[in-house]
Amino acid sequence: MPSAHVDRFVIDHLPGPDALPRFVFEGPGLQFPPQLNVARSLLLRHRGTAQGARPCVLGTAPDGTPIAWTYDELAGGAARVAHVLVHGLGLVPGERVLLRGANSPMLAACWFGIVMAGGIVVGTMPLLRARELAGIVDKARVRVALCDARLQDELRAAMAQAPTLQALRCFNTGDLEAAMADAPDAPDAPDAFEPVDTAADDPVLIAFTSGTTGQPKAAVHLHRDLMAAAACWPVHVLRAGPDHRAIGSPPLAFTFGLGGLLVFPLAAGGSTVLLEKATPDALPAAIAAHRATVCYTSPTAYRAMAPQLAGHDLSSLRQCVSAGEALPAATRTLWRQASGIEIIDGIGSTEMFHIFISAREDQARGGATGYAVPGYEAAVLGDDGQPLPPGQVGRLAVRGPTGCRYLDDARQAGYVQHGWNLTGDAYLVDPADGQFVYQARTDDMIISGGYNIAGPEVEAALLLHPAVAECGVVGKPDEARGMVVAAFVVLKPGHVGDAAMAAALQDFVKQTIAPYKYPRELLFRSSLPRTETGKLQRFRLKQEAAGSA
Ligand code: 3UK
Repeated sequence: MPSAHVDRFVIDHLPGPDALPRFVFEGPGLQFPPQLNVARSLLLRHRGTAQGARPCVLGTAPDGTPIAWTYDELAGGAARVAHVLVHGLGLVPGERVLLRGANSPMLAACWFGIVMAGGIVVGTMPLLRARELAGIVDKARVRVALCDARLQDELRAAMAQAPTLQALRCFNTGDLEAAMADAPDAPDAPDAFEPVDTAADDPVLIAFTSGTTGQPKAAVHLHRDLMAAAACWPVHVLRAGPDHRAIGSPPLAFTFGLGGLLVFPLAAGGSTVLLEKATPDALPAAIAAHRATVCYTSPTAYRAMAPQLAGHDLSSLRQCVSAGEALPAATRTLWRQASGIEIIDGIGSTEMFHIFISAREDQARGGATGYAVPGYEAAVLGDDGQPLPPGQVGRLAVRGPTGCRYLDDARQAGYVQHGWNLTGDAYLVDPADGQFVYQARTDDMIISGGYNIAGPEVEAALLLHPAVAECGVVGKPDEARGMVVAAFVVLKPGHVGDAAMAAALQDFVKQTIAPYKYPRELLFRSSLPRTETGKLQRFRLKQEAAGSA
């Protein structure tokens, strides 16, 4: 299949065939033509049709005016961005374009503009600082950036440290809109850019892992990967259709957000609400205002939102998706009681692009993630790489139409072994119903006095106590036991973190799960360290526990 990439930097730095996982294309929607451009598949093929006139992206402009673009309007905006990139900045197919901004319709237009121009999108989280941005620019060898005007300072600072980055256009009251308005009429009409005829297996994006430890890894995904992901989980688990209107918190730079809030709603012919601010106190009002039907956010955000639903009309909301971290059974119950909706949990990863184990509402069960999504296979492997019988804890392995391809990184051999993608998670298969049950990140398993203890199970128990708002459980080095279980607890307002409360919580855990798992150490905090994607930063808690001798 002829690649359209003129700049071959990414293609030339992909892992060799032996280092790749085994890709499996079995099932409906998983056969692809040789040439494929996701901007055409998701957007441009609708131009001038009834679908082209349907609502596509909604949001609010920086000055507060509501935005509601149709498919054709988003395609027009993207075409103008593509014009600026190609005719203004000299972008060639295969070049990387760094994209920086909070979620907004304009961010989506930029995303599609880069893709139409044959570029490779390098999404970055809004909170990243100059140092981290410079690392990304360097790794992905980025020359061109599109940035929200309000976030440009850190990127300009990064330019000083990363000399490959030379061209910057700012949007949302910046110079990009002006350049778009001037987009030259020739050789194409300004809003009719012909997307570059990329190969289905040309790279389309580089997603940097949130990197809780060490250098972030750069996961590459192809045009085909996005369409393949759209043919699996959204079709079989979510069952998305044209009435689907997505909303939620994950940034488009995080593949959880890119899939859930952009690629999947458009692949279903539905619409999406892209909010700059989607915190738990802002989301319920936004769901009501935009009549969203499906919400994507993290377990912690569902827990924080549950008591804030009163007074909001959530009658449009039909589905809620949780990912990023394990969903504790207590949070599932709390949300069902508050909203009437059974959460769809799903484990995905940056490397796999999106969710590969999940359960529909009618299969959902507290404490379990679900079944392999149709299109994917999953197994729990022992240390010898062989599948373990149900009930035994081992390493989660998956394969399907998407998989891990790090850009120039020896850690490829850690994620991909024997053709499987190893996510770094410890799982077991429930012998009773065959569901995959999350235990912990493999390197977070706590081994105490010869017992294996999974922190998230202790967290799930603590969260059942009415005084607990949030908690994190890690191992603390201990001379006698190797490690002991240490819990960091945030209490709900009105509760006091004293010795009596600590004893009460320890007792509560002993009553709820096997007593040897109770936290011998219990520390009260006013908040817990989290990443921008909502994940608990366990390594920080571990450091803190280790220091609190
Ligand atoms: C953990 C979960 C238990 C797990 C992601 C959906 O989180 C995403 O990608 P990341 O690369 O992290 C991957 C790791 O996060 N995890 C994610 N979801 C769950 N653990 N239950 C879950 N439901 O350790 C996994 O290996 O940041 C999630 C879609 C796209 C994504 N990128």
